[in-house]
Amino acid sequence: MPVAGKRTTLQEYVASKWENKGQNLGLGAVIMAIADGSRKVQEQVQQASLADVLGTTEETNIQGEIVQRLDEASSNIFVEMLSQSGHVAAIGCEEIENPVIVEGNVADGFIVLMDPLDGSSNIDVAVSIGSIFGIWQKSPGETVNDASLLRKGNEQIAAAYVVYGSSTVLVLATKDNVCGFTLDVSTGSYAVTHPNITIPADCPYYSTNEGNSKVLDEPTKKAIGLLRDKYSQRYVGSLVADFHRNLLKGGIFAYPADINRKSGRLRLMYEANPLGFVAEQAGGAASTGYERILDITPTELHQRTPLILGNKDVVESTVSVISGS
Ligand code: P6P
Repeated sequence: MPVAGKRTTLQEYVASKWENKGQNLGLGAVIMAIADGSRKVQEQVQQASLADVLGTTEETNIQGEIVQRLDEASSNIFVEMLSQSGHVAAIGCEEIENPVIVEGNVADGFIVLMDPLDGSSNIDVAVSIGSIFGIWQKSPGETVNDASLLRKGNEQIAAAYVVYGSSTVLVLATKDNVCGFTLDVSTGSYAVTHPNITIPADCPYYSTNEGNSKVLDEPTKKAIGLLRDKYSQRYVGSLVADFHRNLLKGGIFAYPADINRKSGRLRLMYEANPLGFVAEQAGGAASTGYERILDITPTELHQRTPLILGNKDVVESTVSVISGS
């Protein structure tokens, strides 16, 4: 049990939430695997140029993007930690074209979809980046295959992200709580620092790439203009960093469809679904501009989506202008 005056650790939080009640024993192990992997990634991110881990692999991934060396390293770290947890049946990853089906019959298997390192363009310039995870549970007796990973976002049982910034913060969302943990690098342990996160009713910020304004359709251009008139712009160019600030301070993130990207830029399964789950559990909302993100029936592991994410009232008003509803 936590000691009075001492911060609750992630391990204690997980134990008090699940293990002591015999529920979702495996889910705790999955969360701890994510935490253990994030510590290894954080060490490399912090070392960066000193550890000669920057730059590109000169390969392109399924997204057609140049793979940063830290992208590949992070993907390998999380695949290893999740596979070794003993409770993950399959992994979908932005950096890996096909699903990783974990060997052996993982009884209460969880399915994890992840962006192991989001914000790659910021790695070499020491700007915050992050890791994103959506967690689904396979059906009892289900033999997982590629199709097992194409689950609606509203079937997630948990989601998490890690932001590697001025501090390293892991945010975990479950059906009844959103909780933030900060990494104590001296001990390697995460401790509760943001219990019971709810997105503030006030919305001071909007986050969008204003450089795209010239390629928006008229309704979307009008919607972004209304945000510009009312709020201050904050845009890091790392989805996790922009979302984390808006989650704690209030705000809306918008990467809408445009004439060059009719399906949007961001990925449904391992960016929009997990962060949409976090947002909704914190009282916020996530939409494509036309429909709720978590209601989308996926057709491809790496499919993209427009994303309007954050303060519920502002998302809804923005969506009504974009969709004309
Ligand atoms: P743009 C980073 O590459 C990323 O996938 C997200 O983290 C971020 O929100 C977005 O792309 C930035 O895209 O077109 O503004 O550079």
